[in-house]
Amino acid sequence: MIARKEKLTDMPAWQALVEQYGKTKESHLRDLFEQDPERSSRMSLEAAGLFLDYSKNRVDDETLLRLVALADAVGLRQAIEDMFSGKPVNETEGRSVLHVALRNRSNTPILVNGEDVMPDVSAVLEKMCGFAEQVRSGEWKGHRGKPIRNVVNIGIGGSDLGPLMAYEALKPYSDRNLNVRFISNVDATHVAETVREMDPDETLFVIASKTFTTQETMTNAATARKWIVDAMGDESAVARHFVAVSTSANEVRAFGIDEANMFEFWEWVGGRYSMCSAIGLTLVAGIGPENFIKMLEGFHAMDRHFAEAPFEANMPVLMGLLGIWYNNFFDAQTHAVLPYDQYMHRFAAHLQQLDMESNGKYIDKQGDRVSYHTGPIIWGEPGTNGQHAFYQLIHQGTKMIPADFIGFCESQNQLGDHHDKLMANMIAQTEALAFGKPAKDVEAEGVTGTLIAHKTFEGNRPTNTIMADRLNPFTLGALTALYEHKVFVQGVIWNIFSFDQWGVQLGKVLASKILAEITAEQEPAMIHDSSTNQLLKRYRAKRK
Ligand code: G6Q
Repeated sequence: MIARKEKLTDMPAWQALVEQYGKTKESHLRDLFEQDPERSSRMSLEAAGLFLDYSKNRVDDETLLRLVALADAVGLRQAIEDMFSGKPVNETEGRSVLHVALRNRSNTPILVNGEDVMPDVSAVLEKMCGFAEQVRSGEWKGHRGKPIRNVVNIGIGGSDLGPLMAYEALKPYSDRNLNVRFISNVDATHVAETVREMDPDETLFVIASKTFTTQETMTNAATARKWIVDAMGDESAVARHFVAVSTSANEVRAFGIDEANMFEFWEWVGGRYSMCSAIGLTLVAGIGPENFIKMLEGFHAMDRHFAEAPFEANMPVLMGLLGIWYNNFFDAQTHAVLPYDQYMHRFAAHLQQLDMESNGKYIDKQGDRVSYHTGPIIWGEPGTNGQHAFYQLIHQGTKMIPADFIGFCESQNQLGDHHDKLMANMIAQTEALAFGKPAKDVEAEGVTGTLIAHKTFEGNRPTNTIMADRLNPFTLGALTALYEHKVFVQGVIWNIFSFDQWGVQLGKVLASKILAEITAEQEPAMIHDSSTNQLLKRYRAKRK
C-alpha cells in the first residue's frame, strides 16, 4: 500500500467539496429539476442489466465533478487494480481479497503469491455443481437409502446471510421439491424449529464455516449430528448426512466428515464476500448449477463494469460517492435500502453485514483515529410494508435518510394488478420524497390553520432508483456486486481497511470467557464490573 500522505479532510479535493457543500446545501431538487429538463436522462446509467436513476440526489454537475475528483485524488483507480490483481489489500490479516476471482467467468489468470487461483476456483465450482446435481436428482442417498428432500445450511454471518438472501430472492428459480433451510442462531429454538417436521433419513446438513471453529455453527452442527446419529443408531450415518464447506481440512476431519465431502475455499475470500464460493453450496443445491452460474455471470458483469468504466459513468463509484456526500457533508447517519420485491426480503440484512462489518471502523490505515464519519447504518425492509411503518420519518423526520429504491419491471407472480400497484407505490414515493408538497398546495385543498404545516412536505429527500427488467440470477448477482464495490469505494476514500472484522473476533472471545463462568461448578470470582457481575450471578442462580 502506498501510504496516504495527506489526511483525507486536508486534501484539496475534499476542501473543494466542503466549499461546494457550503454553496449548494440549500438547493432544492424542485429547482434543480426545473432548471434542467434533461437532468434525469443525464443522471442515469445502465450497467450489467441494471438501470440507475440518480437524478433525485442533491447534487449538481459541479458537485459530481468534484466527487469524481475526490475518487481520483485518493487513488481509487490504483486501489481497484490492486484488489483485482490479488495484492494483499487486507493488510491487518495479510491477505489478498479476491471474491472477484470466484466469478471470473472470463477465466483470465488471477495470481496470489505468483500462483494462478483460477484452476482451483473452477475445480471447486465443478465439484459443487456435481454434488448439487446428485442431491437434486435423488442420486445422493441418505444412510438408509432414502433420497434427500431437506438441505439445511448451518452457518452464521458471512456463512449464512449471502446464500440465505440469494436463496430467498431466487425462490422462483428453485426446485420446490427440495426443502432448503438455514440455521444460524445458537439459540436452540432455531435448530429445534427447523428440524421439527423433518425426516432425518431425508435430511442433509451443509456445515458452512470458513474456520470450522465458530461457536454458534459448531454447536448447531453438533446438535444436528446427534439428531442424525440418534435416529440412525449409527455413527457412520454422518458420512451421508453431512458435508462441509471450509478452509480448514483438519477441523472438518475432526468433526467426522469425510474430506471427499468437503468443499474448499480460501483465505482470500472474506466471509461476507463469500456467497460465490463453496459457501454457496446450499444455494446451488436449491437453484441448480445453471442458475448459480448465471448469478456468477451477473456478478462478473458488474465486476467488469466497476473495473473498466470511467468513474463518472461507473455505478458503484457513483453510488459510493453519493453516499460520501450525504454521510460526510450532510451528516446523514443512516442509509435505507428499500427493495420493492417480496423475494428480496433479506437483501437489506445481507447488505447490513456487508457494509457495516466492512466500513464500521474508526481507525485508518495508518493506525490513527479518523476525524470524520465512516460507514453508515444500513437498514431497510421491502416496500410497500415500510411505507406503513417507518417512511413517515423519512418524509417528515428531522434526519436525512438517503434511500435506494429497487424495483423490477416484471413480476414473478403475475396476479391481477398487484405489480402495477407495487411499482406505482415505489415511483410515487421517490417523487414525493424529492419534491414534497408545498404549503400552497395544501392550502389549495382547503386546509387551514396549523394543519397546513402538518400536511406540508419539504421534500428534498435524496433517493437512488435502481430498476431491472426482472429479478433473476443474473440481476441478483449484478446487484450484489454493485453494493460490494460501493462499499469498497467508500472504504478507499475513508482510508480504512474494509476487509477485516476485529469487532466480530472480539465477540467470539468474550462469549467463551463468560460461558466458562456460567457453567463453572463453583461460583466464579466475580471479576467483571458490577453490572456484568450482577447479570452473571442472576443467570447462574436462575438457569435450569
Ligand atoms: C464475515 C465475518 C463473519 C463470519 C462469521 C462466520 O465477513 O468474518 O460474519 O463470516 O463469523 O465465520 P466462519 O465462517 O468462520 O464460521
